[in-house]
Amino acid sequence: MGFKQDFVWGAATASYQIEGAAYEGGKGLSNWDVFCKQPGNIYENHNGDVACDHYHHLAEDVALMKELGIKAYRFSFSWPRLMPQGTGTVNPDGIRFYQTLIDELLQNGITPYATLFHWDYPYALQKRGGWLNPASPQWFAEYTETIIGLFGNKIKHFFTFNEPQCFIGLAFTGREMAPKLQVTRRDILQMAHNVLLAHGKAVQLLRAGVPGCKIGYAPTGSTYIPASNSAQDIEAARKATFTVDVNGDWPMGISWWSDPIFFGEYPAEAAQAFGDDMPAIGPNDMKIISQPLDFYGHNIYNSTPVKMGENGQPVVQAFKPGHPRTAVNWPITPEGLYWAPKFLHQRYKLPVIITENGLSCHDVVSLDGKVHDPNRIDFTQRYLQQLQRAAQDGVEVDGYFHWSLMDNFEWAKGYSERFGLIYVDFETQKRTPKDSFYWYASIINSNGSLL
Ligand code: GBH
Repeated sequence: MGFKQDFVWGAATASYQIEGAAYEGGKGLSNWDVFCKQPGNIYENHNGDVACDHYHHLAEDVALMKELGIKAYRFSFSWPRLMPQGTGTVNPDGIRFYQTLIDELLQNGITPYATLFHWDYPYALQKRGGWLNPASPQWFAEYTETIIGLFGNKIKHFFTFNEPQCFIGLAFTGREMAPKLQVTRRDILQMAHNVLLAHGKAVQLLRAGVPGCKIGYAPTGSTYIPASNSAQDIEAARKATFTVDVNGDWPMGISWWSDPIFFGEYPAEAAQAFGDDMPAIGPNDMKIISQPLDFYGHNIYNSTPVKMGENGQPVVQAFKPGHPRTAVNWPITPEGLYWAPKFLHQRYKLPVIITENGLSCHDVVSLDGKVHDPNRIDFTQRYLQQLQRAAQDGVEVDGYFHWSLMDNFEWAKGYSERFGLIYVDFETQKRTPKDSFYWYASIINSNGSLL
């Protein structure tokens, strides 16, 4: 018994990371366009102006997806490409671009899984205060309605947000993400509340506007694995996964975001500890935020081992010297793809979709013209085996999206990290499927039985 028959094998990308055409086709400015132009923000001052030039290589890229054999493609809409000012006017060239993409996907038998927002925020709205503006949930609602009106007849699977942990949690604690501002805890809590409201409103609109559609969101958040198989260590890992670290990196955690969405309330102890910094919560807010979803999405790359301490609190365990790491130095922890889905499924009681998982390798085109990436194959095999083990243990796992379909603009790390199954030469835009591409194709084709 492995993955279910209709398991969704996919690959993922995001608009700013692949599209390019940043100043073409009527697109408005995004916060990332602006952020990349400020020296020092991005590795060697790279930017997403051209990226993979997917805007002009769309048919070729979908043909590669078809060759890969993915059943589903997770991509994101660029809000400023569709609505250059964030609200109001809709850009005809943007509409055409996504219409063509969606049609190509459907013609090739690939189901579109659309993320409404993967970080490229309209700069026009950022200037108006962005997520701190009380109107920001309504702006997002208008954007969602626009998407429903344009594409709701063809897309049936949606994610609202990608990783609020990053576009709020990292971005507003002064770390690596646009607009990289350091604001007060009070402001972060207010922005988080507005993002959650925006999410809830979008879900309400999608339910009404796209009958029968399936909706989730794609958070990340630190996940933990037990250092041994003892019941105590397993409990420690679960506890660490869902504890709100009020004096630490709580915006990077899971529960502050997911508990309101799935339980309709903020984690009580933490809310109390935040005291006067808590935002005002309107009478209907929690109801709006906690609209039922169809699956629990999670982007997972690595996890942290913990043991249960004497005092009943989880204690983080250091990795042994020489513990395997990816090119970007993240530890390789395949068991995370067993424990995280298990814990998430137990807590939130929904089928789990791995909305992102993958790694960067410092790939090269070899003399034989191929890209040999045994590390990516090994990593993915190990992680998928663990996901399969979770499925065998009764965790409802609906799908897996590899990050990423192709090498792309890796945010603050520019083009220095390659996460793709397809190698992209950023000078010539030549695409070369890596060895892992053919390996993943065989795994998909066997529905995981070759793992
Ligand atoms: C995702 O975010 C994004 O959705 C995607 O756009 C991006 O390209 C992709 O991942 C690859 O980066 O401190 O060493 O333990 C990733 C979120 C949060 C994952 C921080 C790694 C910590 C690594 N990341 N996390 S470490």
